Amino acid sequence: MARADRVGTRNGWLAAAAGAVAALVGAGLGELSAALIAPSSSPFAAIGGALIDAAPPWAKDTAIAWFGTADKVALLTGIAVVLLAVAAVTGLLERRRPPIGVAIAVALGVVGAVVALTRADAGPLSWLPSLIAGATMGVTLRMLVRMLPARSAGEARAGVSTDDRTLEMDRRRFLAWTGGAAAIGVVAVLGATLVSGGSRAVAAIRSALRLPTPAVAASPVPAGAELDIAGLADVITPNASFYRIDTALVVPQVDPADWSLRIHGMVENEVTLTWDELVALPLEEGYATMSCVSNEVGGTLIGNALWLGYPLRELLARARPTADADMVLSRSIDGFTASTPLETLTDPDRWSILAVGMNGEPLPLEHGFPVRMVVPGLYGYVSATKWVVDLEVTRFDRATAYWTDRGWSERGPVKLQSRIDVPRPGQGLSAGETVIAGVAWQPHVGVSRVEVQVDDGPWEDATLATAISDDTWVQWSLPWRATAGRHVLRCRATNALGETQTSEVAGVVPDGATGWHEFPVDVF
Ligand SMILES: Nc1nc2c(c(=O)[nH]1)N[C@H]1C(S)=C(S)[C@@H](COP(=O)(O)O)O[C@H]1N2
Ligand SMILES: [Mo]
Repeated sequence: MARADRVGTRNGWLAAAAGAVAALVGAGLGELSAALIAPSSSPFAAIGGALIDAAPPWAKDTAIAWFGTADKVALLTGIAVVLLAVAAVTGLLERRRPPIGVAIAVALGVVGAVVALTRADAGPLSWLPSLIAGATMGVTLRMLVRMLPARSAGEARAGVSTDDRTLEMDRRRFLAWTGGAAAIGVVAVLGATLVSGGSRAVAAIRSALRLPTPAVAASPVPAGAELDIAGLADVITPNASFYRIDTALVVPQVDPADWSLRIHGMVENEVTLTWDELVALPLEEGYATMSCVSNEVGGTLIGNALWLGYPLRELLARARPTADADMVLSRSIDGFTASTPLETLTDPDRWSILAVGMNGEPLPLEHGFPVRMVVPGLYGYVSATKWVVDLEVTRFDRATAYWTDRGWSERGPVKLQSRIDVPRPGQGLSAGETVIAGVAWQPHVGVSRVEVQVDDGPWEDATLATAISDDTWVQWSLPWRATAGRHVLRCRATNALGETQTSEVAGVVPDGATGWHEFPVDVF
């Protein structure tokens, strides 16, 4: 290879690196300024959030199927990888055809700013961090590319700056500046993480918070509710292992002092409720199982908790919905919406609540602090709005909710399901006495029976644990004398109405999966 070409190729790599480092510095300062201004204005969060909202329904399913509840980390990593690739290209372009690289950097910033402004939780300054990011990236890029040892292969060929020592000194200078810039970028990113832990402000408020003792306590958990079998899901899911599903890339930071709920729309009396007013009401405690419509047969997007809250039917009674209203559109501070049948929320026999507590603590931030909805028997996407701030009484033929607009059913009663937890799929077992155990649920209806079938044997009745209530799942178990070989296990539940879980297989779209949970195990 001719010497000039060598310099050219090497400069190509250096220019790409300059682009990547410029993007790092830009992203770092963008995130840092966002952390200082408002977490929701983070360029990454805004773009990621917009991607989530714009994504077709199958993309959400795929993301959940591939990454489970780590889908957000996967998305952010994806954005970072794409950004780095684009940044490397801007470096190459800036070297060959300045100022195209700088122009792309600034354009990226402008796009980020526009996207940030269109987010539901946008503030007046939401555009600023993205512009800072774009401008910083542009300036850094221009500076670093200008420092490239020989500005272009053409120049090297033309004999500019050609002697080896000068080239080597130029190269060192470039590497020193690029390294310095990268260090600034890393420090900015770390700073942003530290400061946005200034979301610690709300976390600290939460830790200091003492919820009132309930006016109506939950009836005690029956002695036989927890079977205590290793590998079986706890009958009460600890907050730390409770599944989390939402569209929020950055967990909304809501100070209870700033929180209020507005009930409006087709009502005779608009109601506004502050945090202090809410916790001064006679709060009630109770267990309810919540599950996600995206839960596959055998899946783990389900949990059972002790909730503390105030009945929504009481609040709606204050607002006096008009006779022709049939739906409540709940809205979170970040723009998510859910449509819940009005009759479900006003039903005297259903414990639909505005919840403030989960398993004896204030709601964890990622589970909706300070206030969310919980409606036993409905999938989360049509009922369990976290960080809820607005209830609009309306009609199903007048308004639609977040997931309904993306192809999911407008109504979402939880389907009867059962799951085998023990043994695990693919787990090796030794022959002999063992146990098959799992959980079954149809919240608000209740489970009356679970049966298990091994291979093509008879369906055998499992022993049900004592359910906490009809609003919760129930554990079950069945002794099994396992013989060597491969065996297929399956289970099915029957609800309190005498209906047996269908074997018909349906996917999660549009209103929840059906079919029996079954899988092979190997016994040695
Ligand atoms: N604000 C908000 N609330 C939301 C969602 C959301 O995306 N944003 N997702 C809903 C869905 S789909 C489910 S299954 C439940 C999950 O609640 P969890 O994360 O506390 O388990 O929250 C519901 N409430
Ligand atoms: Mo969900």
